[in-house]
Amino acid sequence: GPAPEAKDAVTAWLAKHQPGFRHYIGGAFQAPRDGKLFDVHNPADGSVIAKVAQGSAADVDAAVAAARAAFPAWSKTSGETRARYLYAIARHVQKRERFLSVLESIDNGKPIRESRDIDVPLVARHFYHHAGWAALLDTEFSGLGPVGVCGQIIPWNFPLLMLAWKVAPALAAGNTVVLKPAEYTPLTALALAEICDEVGLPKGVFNIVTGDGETGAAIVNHADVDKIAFTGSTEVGREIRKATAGTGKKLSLELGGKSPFIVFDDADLDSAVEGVVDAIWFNQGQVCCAGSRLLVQEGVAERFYDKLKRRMETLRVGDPLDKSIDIGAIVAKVQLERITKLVEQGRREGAACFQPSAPMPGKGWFFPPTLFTDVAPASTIAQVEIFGPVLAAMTFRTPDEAAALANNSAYGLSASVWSENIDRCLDLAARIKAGVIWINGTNMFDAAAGFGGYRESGFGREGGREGMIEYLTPLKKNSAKDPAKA
Ligand code: TXE
Repeated sequence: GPAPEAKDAVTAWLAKHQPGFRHYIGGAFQAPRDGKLFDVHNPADGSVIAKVAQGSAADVDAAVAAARAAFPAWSKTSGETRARYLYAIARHVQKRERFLSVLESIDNGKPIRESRDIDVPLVARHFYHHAGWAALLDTEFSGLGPVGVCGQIIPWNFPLLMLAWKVAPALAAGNTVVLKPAEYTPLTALALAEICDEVGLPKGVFNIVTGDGETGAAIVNHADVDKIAFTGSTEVGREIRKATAGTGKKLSLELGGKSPFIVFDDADLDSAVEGVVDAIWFNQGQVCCAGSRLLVQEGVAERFYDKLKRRMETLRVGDPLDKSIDIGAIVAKVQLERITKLVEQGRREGAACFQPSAPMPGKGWFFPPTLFTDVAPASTIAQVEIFGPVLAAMTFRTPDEAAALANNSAYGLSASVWSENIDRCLDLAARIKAGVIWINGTNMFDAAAGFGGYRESGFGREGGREGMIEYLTPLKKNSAKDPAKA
């Protein structure tokens, strides 16, 4: 098997924390105040791998109080000092990269190749990058200061990476944090809490309360939280926006997507096929910016679909810890059921469905790579975020049609444009309403580039200078004259 020592280390770590993982509050692991726990599963076989604290309102109160108490001192430490902590976290993540990758793959179901080569290295990169911002804070953001206590609610598709996207800028700017990982995947966040402990991060600067949507709502509604950062479904994002309206809480939302992947007839079709594989089968398609709508220019559509189907026959679905597989497990049974239902609906709506012939693993939550062609632009599978390994393909004739189809979505997170003619790519890119546009590429992330959406994909950016701004607010110069603080 792959990385046997890391696997053993993960097994031992999980055992050490039973009968139940605790919250991380005020620099200490604390049992849930009402004693409630929930089960965390391994999606590859459905087994329970851990019991984890279910956060109550009382737990959230304690975490917010700890974050509040830590704020004055932390916000006054020099940027250089905060940079040193972020560097230390980054180094410890690198030191433990095998452990963290295996843990992430067992918890989430993603292929070990991805957690090892993408998720965990990007986590380290994100902390390194934001150490740089911490050190530069006074010169680059003069007149701005930290917001206060930040409530951060993250999803299960990139558990540790989404944590890094939120925690690194928050701490760099001098805020303190109460973070809630997703209920399906809380384990790598708890491992990161141990890292924060090891590097001596001051108590209360970073707190974790584990739990479900109710726990998340308790953070959102807490009167002493100054900012909410959320990544997840558009539905919950809408509730959070309503709940924070009129409270003065700062808010950023990174929500769903239905991003177009556009192939012109002069594209390098073989590269574009590899692009599609990455766009929709990376992380089982559970990616907010997945290229889930394929738009192909009519003249090459049949050729492109043929190439794509041949490539799909080579994709291996299986054990996430097997280094040779391409597609792992779906994070949770409900998500698998949701994907299954939407695919059935696509068939009913009359689109042609292709799935490769390879058998699926006998146990666990798996779904085959799926391609729908002849998809009607207004149909469910062309409009709804499936959040699984399912691609909906349509054709276009002219760049105008491509732009219209690309923008025919409630979302506006990302887009990918493929042509050997750069002018064609740039002309179309300018006409697409999306926060991130890749040309002859897809799913490329960098800590220095702001990531985020338009429309129902939310607002606010994560990464780079724009991402730092989300965690800063104008400094109070004279409180008596500042009506906002009076
Ligand atoms: O998301 P939720 P779910 C989309 C994707 C997926 C669908 C459902 O389409 O199929 O959402 O996934 C917390 N107040 N995305 O149900 O519920 C929850 O505990 C505060 C896209 O898992 O939005 C978790 O920590 N918090 C997406 C987080 O919100 C609440 C990633 C996300 O869960 C809450 C995930 C509430 N009322 C799903 N209710 C992306 N953009 O990447 C739940 N939560």
